[in-house]
Amino acid sequence: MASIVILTGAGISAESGLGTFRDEGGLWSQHRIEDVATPEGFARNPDLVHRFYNARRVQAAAAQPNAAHHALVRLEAAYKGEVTIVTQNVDGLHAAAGSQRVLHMHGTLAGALCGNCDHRWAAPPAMAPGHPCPACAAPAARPDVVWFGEMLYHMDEIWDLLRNADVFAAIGTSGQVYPAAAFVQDAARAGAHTVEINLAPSAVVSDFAETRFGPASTVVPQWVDDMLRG
Ligand code: BV8
Repeated sequence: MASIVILTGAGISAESGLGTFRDEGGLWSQHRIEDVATPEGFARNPDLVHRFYNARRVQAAAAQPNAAHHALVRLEAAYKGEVTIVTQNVDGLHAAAGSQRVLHMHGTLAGALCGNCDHRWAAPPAMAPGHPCPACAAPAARPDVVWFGEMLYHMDEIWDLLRNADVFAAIGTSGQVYPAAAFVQDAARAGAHTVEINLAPSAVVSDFAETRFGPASTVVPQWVDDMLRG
């Protein structure tokens, strides 16, 4: 059975009003990565990190999926083979649009994690330093997202998907964060056709066999139409 693996990044959610990281005025221009997306940064200033994620959690909860998210739902429903989304995004918009097979390799804003006992639960809209874990009561609650230097989620399943993919598409990612940026090489080595769909060429554009440039809400529906036309 044919299979499509789709890696998405912040660019697919840009037209839903959610900021990207590395574009002009993006999230990383407002905060240093080291201060808000590393365990060391959280240990140093948990209040800053909770406020950074609280703001994004509220913003993501109010955002709506756009035509690109909806097109991927259509592809999953109508494609003759298996379609899996591997997303770097933590905004939850793929699930909100109705995608069923979504792997959140960097975690989700909707999740909370206990730094003491690894218990996971649905995050409240806002968390603050010392927020107690509902399981062990330790004041160690944090956002259930993967920070730099931390292990990714679902990697065994992802490597397996890449080894068996017939098509690998990367949508809205700058190709600067690993291991996600190297997925195209793994898929190509396994014989997959690779396509980059982005507003501008990513750092790994030369690894792709095909490129389609433009805003995701325009280009992704067109790509899905082509994939379904077979
Ligand atoms: C790990 C947290 C190991 C959640 C994030 C040197 C070389 C290689 C690797 C490394 C290195 N030094 C360190 C590393 C490893 C490091 C890394 O890759 N660093 C980089 C910076 C060099 N990686 C890690 O640490 C990873 N962990 O390796 O662990 C390990 C092994 C064993 C045991 C323990 C540990 C962890 C990486 C995850 C970090 N967490 N986020 C959150 O806050 O969101 S990463 C962060 O960047 C986000 O998750 C985001 O998703 C991700 C990638 O960014 P993009 O999604 O690509 O967004 P960006 O803004 O960059 O680009 C947007 C794109 O969209 C642009 O191309 C733009 O053109 C396009 N666009 C804009 N508008 C539109 C559009 N496209 C279409 N339509 C539009 N309208």
